[in-house]
Amino acid sequence: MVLRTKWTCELTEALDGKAVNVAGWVHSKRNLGGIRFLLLRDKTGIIQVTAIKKKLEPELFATIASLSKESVVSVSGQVKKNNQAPHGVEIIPETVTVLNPADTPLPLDVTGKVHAELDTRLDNRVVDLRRQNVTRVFIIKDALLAEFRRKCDDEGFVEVHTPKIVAAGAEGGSTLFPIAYFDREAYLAQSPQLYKQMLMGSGLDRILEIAPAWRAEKSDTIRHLSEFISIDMEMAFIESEEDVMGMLERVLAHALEHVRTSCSLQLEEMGVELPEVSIPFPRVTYSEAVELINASSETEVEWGEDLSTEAEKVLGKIMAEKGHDLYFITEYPSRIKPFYIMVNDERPEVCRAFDLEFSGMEITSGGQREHRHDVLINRMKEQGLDTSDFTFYLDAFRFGMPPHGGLGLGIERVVQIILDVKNIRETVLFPRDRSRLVP
Ligand code: AMO
Repeated sequence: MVLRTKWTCELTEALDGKAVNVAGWVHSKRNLGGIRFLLLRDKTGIIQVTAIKKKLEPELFATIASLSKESVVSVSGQVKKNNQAPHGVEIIPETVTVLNPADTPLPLDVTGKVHAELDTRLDNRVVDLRRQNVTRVFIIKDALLAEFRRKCDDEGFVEVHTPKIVAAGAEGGSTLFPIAYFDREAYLAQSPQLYKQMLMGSGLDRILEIAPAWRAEKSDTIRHLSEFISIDMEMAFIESEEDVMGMLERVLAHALEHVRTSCSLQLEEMGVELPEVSIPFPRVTYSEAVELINASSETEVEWGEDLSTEAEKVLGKIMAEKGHDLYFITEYPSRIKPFYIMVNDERPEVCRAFDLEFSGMEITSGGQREHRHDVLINRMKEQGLDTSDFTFYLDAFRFGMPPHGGLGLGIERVVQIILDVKNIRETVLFPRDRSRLVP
């Protein structure tokens, strides 16, 4: 038997009297004695199956009556107009095939009527994902990523895959995950930083990578994951970091606009409104940011220190009041940015790094890189790094490395912000954090 001939969303009055097969999960059941209503849910929606005792074989009625919620079934029957049924049609069943009965009790209520804590939801993620507002997060994430990738393709970026088992990290030792690699110690990649820069010496010119990155984050926050998807871009022959920022704002604004229009139904059902994004995004220098934050007297930043989460939030509020959700912070102090960022030759206290902030949260770091071998080595030494750990990287700078720059963007943070989701874990199917290794 064909399990499904129609999706539930395809069942309309036009099919009145027609035979159909639908398949999905038993969303809910209602018992009116001689009549049983069963709501069957598939990917596209819900349809009412109406079983009238007097008109059905006793065995079929008994099967329907005994179904537990979330059992998987295929129902064949006739479509019937019914103004009282949701969407104006119902199915009068002829056969019901129980493909797999669900155990009881369920770990959480799929209809969403009963609140479930995030931990319960994540522990039972597959069942949790049956809730439409939960799956919508991933449909929107998919649309955002797909359009970002497509736009990068238009801009001449080549998608690459760099190694995820690596010998050295570029983002500080404290968040590296060591792994046993045969008889040596290796690490899970924190970012493709070293490899994407090395590829700028290859002639590929513009590369894009969308891949997992791992950070052994010690603290448990609502914006950090141990495993996240990093969008990495790198461009050769740039004049300055401004070229990278211009590219990012074009691609991101385009992808966000695509989500706003193509996912309007899902967004509406989630009660989320995406504002139109216009470019260019404002540029605020780090020094201006410090001044604005300190003038607010809500928190204080000393010039030269990194912006705390609190300081970022305060700046986010100030910028929102001026009508800006997305804005760059530029000209960071050289000493708080990694070795690979180019120091401003005229003003060595600041460097060519930028962050892109979205509603008071950093979503991207990037900048122009140091491509001069000797200067790069000095910068690594200044930061206390042992250059012999990075020979494979440094060698690429000895045989013709063009000026270049790039960025890393955490896609989960973008989804968290646009969907106004409290905890970043909700934007990952099976999140990883300090305490979570299964499911
Ligand atoms: P950075 O370490 O700032 O820069 O990371 C870039 C972006 O990645 C996201 N991100 C995270 N998202 C979730 N959980 C985490 N633990 C986490 N850590 C980072 C953020 C952040 O803005 N190599 C540089 C980028 C570059 O210069 O090209 C880098 O990795 O959105």
